[in-house]
Amino acid sequence: MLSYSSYMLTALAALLVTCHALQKCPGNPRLPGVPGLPGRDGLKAQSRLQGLLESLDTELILLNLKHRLSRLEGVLALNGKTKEVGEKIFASNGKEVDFASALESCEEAGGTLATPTNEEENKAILSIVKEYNRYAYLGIKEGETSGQFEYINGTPLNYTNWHQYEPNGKGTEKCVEMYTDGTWNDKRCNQNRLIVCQF
Ligand code: MMA
Ligand code: CA
Repeated sequence: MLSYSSYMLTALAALLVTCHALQKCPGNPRLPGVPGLPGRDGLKAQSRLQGLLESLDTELILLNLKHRLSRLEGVLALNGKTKEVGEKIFASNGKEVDFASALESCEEAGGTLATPTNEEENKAILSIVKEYNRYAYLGIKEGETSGQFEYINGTPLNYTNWHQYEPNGKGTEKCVEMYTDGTWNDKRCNQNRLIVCQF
């Protein structure tokens, strides 16, 4: 019985691999009965087998996705298109637009504006700023209180890298740009600045 199910498992695994490779899997594959085990035992064996096949199916899908993702990451990392720091990935399309449009572009792509929360992340964003030699808007805005800057999700800053004498806008410069030395300046939001997103 055991050798029969393992044979069946192997055969069906091969079938699943094939149907995944061809992307032609049936929505709900029906298993053949288990001969020699009629009635309740047969049904039990069949549902256990079904369970095994479903977890195998999930594993195969995950394996395939991981493979595709690592290939995509390879493509993007080539020529320094992306900068990875911990869980974050920073990227730019080289375009320069105002703050609202930059944020919109990042969100449309499934991310948000690059927001440095430590020196390492600041350096990664700086490397993109240097690559294009253009100042970039950061995902930081002035809050209700003038001179009080916060992340665009409204939480307080836990890391800053202000340029000497910045921020100095006193409510008139509600956005923040990164200079080509990595320091920050509060700036009006209507300038054209490099789009750098984080994902
Ligand atoms: C500009 C503007 C400000 C910045 C100062 C620094 C004159 O204003 O970019 O945001 O603080 O330069 O000199
Ligand atoms: Ca300023």
